[in-house]
Amino acid sequence: MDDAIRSDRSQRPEARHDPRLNWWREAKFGLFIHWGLYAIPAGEWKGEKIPGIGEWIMHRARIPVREYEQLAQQFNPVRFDAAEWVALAKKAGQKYMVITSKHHDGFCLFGSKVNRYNIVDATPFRRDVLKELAAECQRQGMRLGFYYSQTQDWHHPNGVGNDWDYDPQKKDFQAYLDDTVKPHLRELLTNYGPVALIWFDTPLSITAAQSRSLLELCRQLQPDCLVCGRLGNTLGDYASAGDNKIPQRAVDLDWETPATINDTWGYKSDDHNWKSVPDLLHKLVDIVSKGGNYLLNVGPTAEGIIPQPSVERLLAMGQWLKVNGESIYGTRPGPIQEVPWCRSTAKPGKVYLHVWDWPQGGRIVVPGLAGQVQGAYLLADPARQALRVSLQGGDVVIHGPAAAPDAIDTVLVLQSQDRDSTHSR
Ligand code: FHN
Repeated sequence: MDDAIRSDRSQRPEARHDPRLNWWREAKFGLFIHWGLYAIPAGEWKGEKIPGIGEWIMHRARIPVREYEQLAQQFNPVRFDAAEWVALAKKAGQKYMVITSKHHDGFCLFGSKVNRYNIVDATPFRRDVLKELAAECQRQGMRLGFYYSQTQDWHHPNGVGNDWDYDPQKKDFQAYLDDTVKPHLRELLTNYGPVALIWFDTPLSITAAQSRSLLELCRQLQPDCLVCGRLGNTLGDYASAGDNKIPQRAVDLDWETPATINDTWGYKSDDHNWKSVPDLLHKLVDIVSKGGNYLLNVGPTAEGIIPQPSVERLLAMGQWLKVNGESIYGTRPGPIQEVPWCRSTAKPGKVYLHVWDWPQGGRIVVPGLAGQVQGAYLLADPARQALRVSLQGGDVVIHGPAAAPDAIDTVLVLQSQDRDSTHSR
């Protein structure tokens, strides 16, 4: 197992060939949304900048429940527009969206009968944003999943994590699972149409029996709904890599890297450390070349706006995918691995060589594919003009244009008649 994927957050072995995951295996790229009350303080509490990720402000500043929950009265994201968010994900080339239905602060972004600490009952906004997103995802053909913090809940006396309001010795975690988590899951998997997946997080001390009971409940309510590896105890439908972690080499599992565009997940007004478009695209390609999915996060503001730097980056990624998507969606890891200047993905009969550092003169020496490449062209070339292919010992040489056609990642399609030679798993 690669260090990037902890074994307890890995995939349940029976899920590896489960066809319920087929859409997810094809999808490769998703949008993560961390949104909640923490977008109001946006990293600052009582005039003090609180270090760390924005959605952890309650914990980092040890804000008492009675104070933090007052934020709900100010939560009025009048500029929230479900249609816009879904359209953005579509333009970015993302095939699924995952939004925080309840993060560790315990606030629910959906109307709930379980407790009143939710967007419908506790805020002036009173709109169920998950309902609006679910309807819009249906309309625009986007899969929607819900993040749900099953172990940490700093608002609930029996949830894990808040030791400044509640005595950890007196907590009854099983009661919390029974009276809060399971009824919430019941609501999420009953009131919002088909749910693509439940993205559990930070399993911590949850036992195998408790994780299993959540898995079974999800299965019973929506058999097709996937469950992420952070359910804990190696029971997820797919493995979850650590935050922003990319394995060193291809991993023979269904796995996903959740990642930030800047440093925080939930909105933080002073986090301007935006990753560049080339960096984000290389991360996407790197992950896909190793068999994973990339779940890239945005943190909307308290008004309901996705920060413009995130929007610009997502749109630029979508532009690249519009031309090069064939080399990403539905692919598997290609045969050329662990070569620093390129990555490879594959489909039957085709290897997609992603060239990051274009050699001077355009002479691309592909290690070790002699005898397996019948032709080559640039994926971005609509005419599919054949490039000259020659041999150099056991390597194949592709004679491309002198200068890189795409400064970020030029994709060469290497055609092979042997459909199986391109399969690396
Ligand atoms: O503690 C959370 C964190 O706030 C964020 O939600 C990330 C996303 O993967 N998950 C946890 C830390 O791993």
